[in-house]
Amino acid sequence: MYTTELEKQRMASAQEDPEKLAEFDARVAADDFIEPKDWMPEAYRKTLIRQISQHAHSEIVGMLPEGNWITRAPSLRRKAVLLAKVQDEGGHGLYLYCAAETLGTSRDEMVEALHSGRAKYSTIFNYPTLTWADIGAIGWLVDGAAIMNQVPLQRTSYGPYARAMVRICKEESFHQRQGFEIMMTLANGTAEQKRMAQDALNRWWWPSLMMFGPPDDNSPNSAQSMRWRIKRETNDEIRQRFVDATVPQAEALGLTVPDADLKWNEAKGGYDFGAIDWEEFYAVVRGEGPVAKERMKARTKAWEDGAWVREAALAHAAKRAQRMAAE
Ligand code: BYC
Repeated sequence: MYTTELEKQRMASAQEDPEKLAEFDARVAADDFIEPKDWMPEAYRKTLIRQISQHAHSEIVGMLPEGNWITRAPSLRRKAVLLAKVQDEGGHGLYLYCAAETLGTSRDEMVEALHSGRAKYSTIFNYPTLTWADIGAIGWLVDGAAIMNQVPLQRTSYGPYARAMVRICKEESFHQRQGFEIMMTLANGTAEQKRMAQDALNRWWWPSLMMFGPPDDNSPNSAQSMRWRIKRETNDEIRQRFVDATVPQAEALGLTVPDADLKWNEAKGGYDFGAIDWEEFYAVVRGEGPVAKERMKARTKAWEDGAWVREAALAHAAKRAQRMAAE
């Protein structure tokens, strides 16, 4: 799989104008941002559309597990904060769809790819949110993992994606802190509340480690994406950084990371951790996650229910354009 993907990209590059390709490679090597009107190899454009649109879909589908708890938040303050967070995620999805559109795809094409199951979105959003503690665990672990992945993307080689990431990262760090604060309140609460926090950590820990993607030796896109500086660090490097940052946070909460093999490794200056269940990861990627069908049903319904709003907005824009032209 790895070789085939690389081979395909090499063949696509071989068909590009060698002079333009050399100039492009030199700009990437010099850490220049590539902008929408600049020449770029077709395979670079396609890789970016794939990654940015998947990222946008993840934000939009990612609104569902937390949206599920807005009406059941335990206080007005928690409800207001959660509403704002879910709204931020909608905003992130929109910036990212706009960034992908600058590469020549359309919102309709991307949405169709999501609804038909052709486009991927993060595996993490195919798991259910069973208790309020899951909202804490998502903020702490899922947004925490997202930040680890997205901080290097602020220096990704495509300008519109890098700039979207700057704002998104600022908002994600607020999200991570609100999740940690929920966990801290529960972990310092009654025995039952602490049990809920531990149960949420038990269920979200391993899926969070899977968010970073397959291990480097089985990641078909990594090598080329690193060369193009779309990805600035590999899946395993970022996963390791997440574990190293998060384990002491779990200790501070008085919670136990559900991994019997977790152990500080002095020589590497990081934690060794247990084997990730990659069979589960690939099953979820194939669309077999616990609530995958429910997620797509909710997205398709929202898209269909919103058709009249899109039509009205387009009709209004057309009318305005006509009026302006007449004036
Ligand atoms: N889930 O060659 P690889 C958020 C796919 S949302 C599903 O390593 P790549 C938030 C991968 O696409 C933040 N699929 O790929 C929102 C590829 O398949 P294709 C989401 C995955 O692209 C609401 C295949 O496996 N963040 O923050 O080099 C509430 C082989 O992988 C996953 C982003 O999207 C996965 N976890 O690296 C709370 C970050 N992992 O496409 C929070 C942007 C891998 O070849 N994306 N696959 O058919 C990236 O950084 C990279 O795309 C990845 C994967 C590191 C995820």
